[in-house]
Amino acid sequence: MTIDAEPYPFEFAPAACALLIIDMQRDFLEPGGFGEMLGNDVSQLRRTIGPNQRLLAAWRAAGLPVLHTREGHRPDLSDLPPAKKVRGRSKTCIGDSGPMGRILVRGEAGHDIIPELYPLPGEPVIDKPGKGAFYATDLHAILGSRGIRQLVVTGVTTEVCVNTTVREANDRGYDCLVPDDCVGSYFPVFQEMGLKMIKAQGGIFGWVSSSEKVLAALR
Ligand code: TIU
Repeated sequence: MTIDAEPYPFEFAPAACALLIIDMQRDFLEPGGFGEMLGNDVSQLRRTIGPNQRLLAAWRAAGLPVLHTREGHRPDLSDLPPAKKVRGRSKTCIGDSGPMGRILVRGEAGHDIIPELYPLPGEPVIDKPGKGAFYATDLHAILGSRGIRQLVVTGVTTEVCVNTTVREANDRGYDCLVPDDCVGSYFPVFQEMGLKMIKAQGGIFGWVSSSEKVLAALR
Protein backbone atom coordinates (compact mmCIF):
# COMPACT_ATOMS: atom_id res chain seq x y z
CA MET A 1 0.00 0.00 0.00
CA THR A 2 1.30 3.47 -0.82
CA ILE A 3 0.43 6.99 0.30
CA ASP A 4 0.66 9.72 -2.33
CA ALA A 5 3.51 11.91 -1.10
CA GLU A 6 6.51 14.00 -2.08
CA PRO A 7 9.17 13.42 -3.27
CA TYR A 8 7.69 10.02 -4.23
CA PRO A 9 5.01 7.59 -2.92
CA PHE A 10 5.43 6.38 0.66
CA GLU A 11 5.39 2.59 1.12
CA PHE A 12 2.90 2.39 4.00
CA ALA A 13 3.30 -0.61 6.32
CA PRO A 14 0.42 -0.14 8.79
CA ALA A 15 1.58 -2.90 11.15
CA ALA A 16 4.89 -1.07 11.60
CA CYS A 17 3.66 2.53 11.54
CA ALA A 18 2.79 4.81 14.48
CA LEU A 19 1.16 8.23 14.61
CA LEU A 20 3.42 10.54 16.64
CA ILE A 21 1.72 13.80 17.66
CA ILE A 22 4.23 16.42 18.78
CA ASP A 23 3.54 18.94 21.56
CA MET A 24 -0.11 19.84 20.90
CA GLN A 25 -0.01 21.53 24.32
CA ARG A 26 -2.00 24.40 25.71
CA ASP A 27 1.30 26.29 26.30
CA PHE A 28 1.85 26.43 22.53
CA LEU A 29 -1.71 26.70 21.19
CA GLU A 30 -3.62 28.81 23.71
CA PRO A 31 -3.23 32.47 24.65
CA GLY A 32 -1.02 33.04 27.70
CA GLY A 33 1.33 30.12 27.19
CA PHE A 34 4.98 29.74 26.27
CA GLY A 35 4.36 30.32 22.54
CA GLU A 36 2.63 33.62 23.05
CA MET A 37 5.21 34.59 25.69
CA LEU A 38 7.87 34.28 22.98
CA GLY A 39 5.93 36.92 21.04
CA ASN A 40 4.08 34.56 18.70
CA ASP A 41 0.56 34.61 17.23
CA VAL A 42 -1.00 31.36 18.48
CA SER A 43 -3.79 31.47 15.91
CA GLN A 44 -1.25 30.29 13.33
CA LEU A 45 -1.14 26.90 15.04
CA ARG A 46 -4.83 26.39 15.66
CA ARG A 47 -5.64 25.49 12.04
CA THR A 48 -3.87 22.16 12.61
CA ILE A 49 -6.37 21.04 15.28
CA GLY A 50 -9.15 19.95 12.88
CA PRO A 51 -6.94 17.92 10.51
CA ASN A 52 -5.20 16.29 13.50
CA GLN A 53 -8.58 15.38 15.02
CA ARG A 54 -9.70 13.67 11.80
CA LEU A 55 -6.41 11.82 11.37
CA LEU A 56 -6.33 10.75 15.03
CA ALA A 57 -9.92 9.42 14.88
CA ALA A 58 -9.19 7.36 11.75
CA TRP A 59 -5.88 6.12 13.13
CA ARG A 60 -7.55 4.96 16.35
CA ALA A 61 -10.43 3.38 14.42
CA ALA A 62 -7.88 1.38 12.39
CA GLY A 63 -6.36 0.11 15.63
CA LEU A 64 -2.91 1.53 14.86
CA PRO A 65 -0.54 2.86 17.56
CA VAL A 66 -0.67 6.50 18.66
CA LEU A 67 1.96 8.29 20.76
CA HIS A 68 1.92 11.86 22.06
CA THR A 69 4.74 14.12 23.22
CA ARG A 70 4.87 17.11 25.55
CA GLU A 71 7.75 19.55 25.94
CA GLY A 72 8.34 20.49 29.55
CA HIS A 73 10.36 20.22 32.71
CA ARG A 74 10.36 18.82 36.22
CA PRO A 75 8.82 21.15 38.83
CA ASP A 76 12.26 21.65 40.43
CA LEU A 77 13.61 22.58 36.94
CA SER A 78 16.57 20.23 37.48
CA ASP A 79 16.31 19.13 33.83
CA LEU A 80 16.14 22.68 32.46
CA PRO A 81 19.47 23.79 30.98
CA PRO A 82 20.30 27.30 32.25
CA ALA A 83 20.87 28.33 28.63
CA LYS A 84 17.27 27.35 27.76
CA LYS A 85 15.89 29.20 30.78
CA VAL A 86 17.50 32.55 30.00
CA ARG A 87 17.27 32.40 26.18
CA GLY A 88 15.19 35.19 24.70
CA ARG A 89 15.74 37.55 27.65
CA SER A 90 12.02 37.43 28.37
CA LYS A 91 10.65 38.96 31.57
CA THR A 92 8.77 35.71 32.15
CA CYS A 93 10.53 32.44 31.42
CA ILE A 94 10.13 28.65 31.71
CA GLY A 95 9.18 27.76 35.29
CA ASP A 96 7.62 31.14 36.05
CA SER A 97 3.91 31.58 36.78
CA GLY A 98 1.68 32.19 33.77
CA PRO A 99 -2.08 32.27 33.18
CA MET A 100 -2.18 28.45 32.88
CA GLY A 101 0.20 27.65 35.72
CA ARG A 102 3.98 27.52 35.64
CA ILE A 103 5.20 27.75 32.07
CA LEU A 104 6.28 24.44 30.49
CA VAL A 105 6.31 22.66 33.84
CA ARG A 106 4.99 19.08 34.03
CA GLY A 107 1.71 18.79 35.88
CA GLU A 108 0.62 22.36 35.14
CA ALA A 109 -2.51 23.02 33.07
CA GLY A 110 -0.63 24.83 30.29
CA HIS A 111 1.78 21.94 29.86
CA ASP A 112 -0.98 19.46 29.14
CA ILE A 113 -2.31 18.44 25.75
CA ILE A 114 -5.26 20.41 24.34
CA PRO A 115 -8.63 18.72 25.06
CA GLU A 116 -9.40 18.30 21.34
CA LEU A 117 -6.52 15.81 20.97
CA TYR A 118 -6.36 14.39 24.47
CA PRO A 119 -4.58 10.99 24.74
CA LEU A 120 -6.62 7.89 25.50
CA PRO A 121 -5.54 5.56 28.30
CA GLY A 122 -2.92 3.24 26.84
CA GLU A 123 -1.52 5.79 24.37
CA PRO A 124 2.03 6.57 25.50
CA VAL A 125 2.75 10.21 26.40
CA ILE A 126 6.44 11.05 26.06
CA ASP A 127 7.58 13.90 28.30
CA LYS A 128 10.63 15.49 26.72
CA PRO A 129 12.91 18.26 28.02
CA GLY A 130 14.15 19.28 24.57
CA LYS A 131 12.85 19.97 21.11
CA GLY A 132 13.48 16.47 19.73
CA ALA A 133 11.29 13.62 21.01
CA PHE A 134 14.20 11.15 21.13
CA TYR A 135 16.60 13.21 23.25
CA ALA A 136 16.51 12.13 26.93
CA THR A 137 13.32 10.04 26.51
CA ASP A 138 12.35 6.36 26.16
CA LEU A 139 10.63 6.88 22.78
CA HIS A 140 13.11 4.78 20.77
CA ALA A 141 12.78 1.89 23.26
CA ILE A 142 8.97 2.01 23.15
CA LEU A 143 8.89 2.07 19.33
CA GLY A 144 11.46 -0.71 19.10
CA SER A 145 9.56 -3.02 21.42
CA ARG A 146 6.46 -2.57 19.24
CA GLY A 147 8.29 -3.19 15.96
CA ILE A 148 7.62 0.34 14.71
CA ARG A 149 9.76 1.37 11.70
CA GLN A 150 7.62 4.16 10.25
CA LEU A 151 6.23 7.36 11.79
CA VAL A 152 3.51 9.74 10.67
CA VAL A 153 4.65 12.88 12.49
CA THR A 154 2.22 15.75 13.21
CA GLY A 155 2.01 18.64 15.67
CA VAL A 156 3.84 21.86 16.43
CA THR A 157 5.93 23.63 15.52
CA THR A 158 6.95 22.60 12.03
CA GLU A 159 10.48 23.99 12.06
CA VAL A 160 11.25 23.43 15.74
CA CYS A 161 10.00 20.29 17.51
CA VAL A 162 8.57 18.53 14.42
CA ASN A 163 11.70 19.09 12.34
CA THR A 164 14.06 18.18 15.18
CA THR A 165 12.11 14.98 15.87
CA VAL A 166 11.98 13.97 12.19
CA ARG A 167 15.74 14.45 11.94
CA GLU A 168 16.36 12.41 15.09
CA ALA A 169 14.02 9.67 13.82
CA ASN A 170 15.70 9.61 10.41
CA ASP A 171 19.12 9.09 11.99
CA ARG A 172 17.68 6.18 13.99
CA GLY A 173 16.39 4.44 10.86
CA TYR A 174 12.70 5.40 10.83
CA ASP A 175 10.82 6.43 7.69
CA CYS A 176 8.88 9.61 8.51
CA LEU A 177 5.88 11.04 6.69
CA VAL A 178 4.63 14.54 7.57
CA PRO A 179 1.08 15.60 6.55
CA ASP A 180 1.45 19.31 5.77
CA ASP A 181 -1.95 20.39 7.16
CA CYS A 182 -1.32 18.62 10.49
CA VAL A 183 1.83 20.61 11.33
CA GLY A 184 1.96 24.31 12.09
CA SER A 185 4.40 27.15 12.55
CA TYR A 186 3.95 30.64 13.97
CA PHE A 187 5.76 31.82 10.81
CA PRO A 188 4.36 31.08 7.32
CA VAL A 189 7.83 31.18 5.75
CA PHE A 190 9.14 28.60 8.25
CA GLN A 191 6.09 26.40 7.59
CA GLU A 192 6.96 26.38 3.90
CA MET A 193 10.70 25.97 4.33
CA GLY A 194 10.40 23.45 7.18
CA LEU A 195 8.43 21.15 4.91
CA LYS A 196 10.70 21.75 1.92
CA MET A 197 13.74 20.80 3.99
CA ILE A 198 12.22 17.42 4.83
CA LYS A 199 11.40 16.37 1.27
CA ALA A 200 14.36 17.98 -0.56
CA GLN A 201 17.21 15.96 -2.07
CA GLY A 202 15.09 12.88 -2.69
CA GLY A 203 13.51 12.94 0.78
CA ILE A 204 16.63 13.69 2.82
CA PHE A 205 14.66 13.42 6.09
CA GLY A 206 11.36 11.93 4.88
CA TRP A 207 8.13 12.45 2.97
CA VAL A 208 5.53 15.24 2.93
CA SER A 209 1.87 14.52 2.22
CA SER A 210 -1.55 15.65 3.51
CA SER A 211 -4.05 14.30 6.03
CA GLU A 212 -6.53 13.61 3.21
CA LYS A 213 -3.99 11.37 1.45
CA VAL A 214 -3.20 9.48 4.66
CA LEU A 215 -6.95 9.10 5.34
CA ALA A 216 -7.42 7.73 1.80
CA ALA A 217 -4.80 5.05 2.49
CA LEU A 218 -6.42 4.17 5.83
CA ARG A 219 -9.78 3.70 4.09
N1 TIU B 1 8.96 28.10 19.78
C1 TIU B 1 8.63 27.13 18.95
O1 TIU B 1 8.39 27.35 17.76
N2 TIU B 1 8.52 25.85 19.39
C2 TIU B 1 8.88 25.35 20.61
O2 TIU B 1 9.43 26.04 21.45
N3 TIU B 1 8.56 24.05 20.86
C3 TIU B 1 7.95 23.21 19.94
O3 TIU B 1 8.07 23.40 18.73
N4 TIU B 1 7.19 22.22 20.41
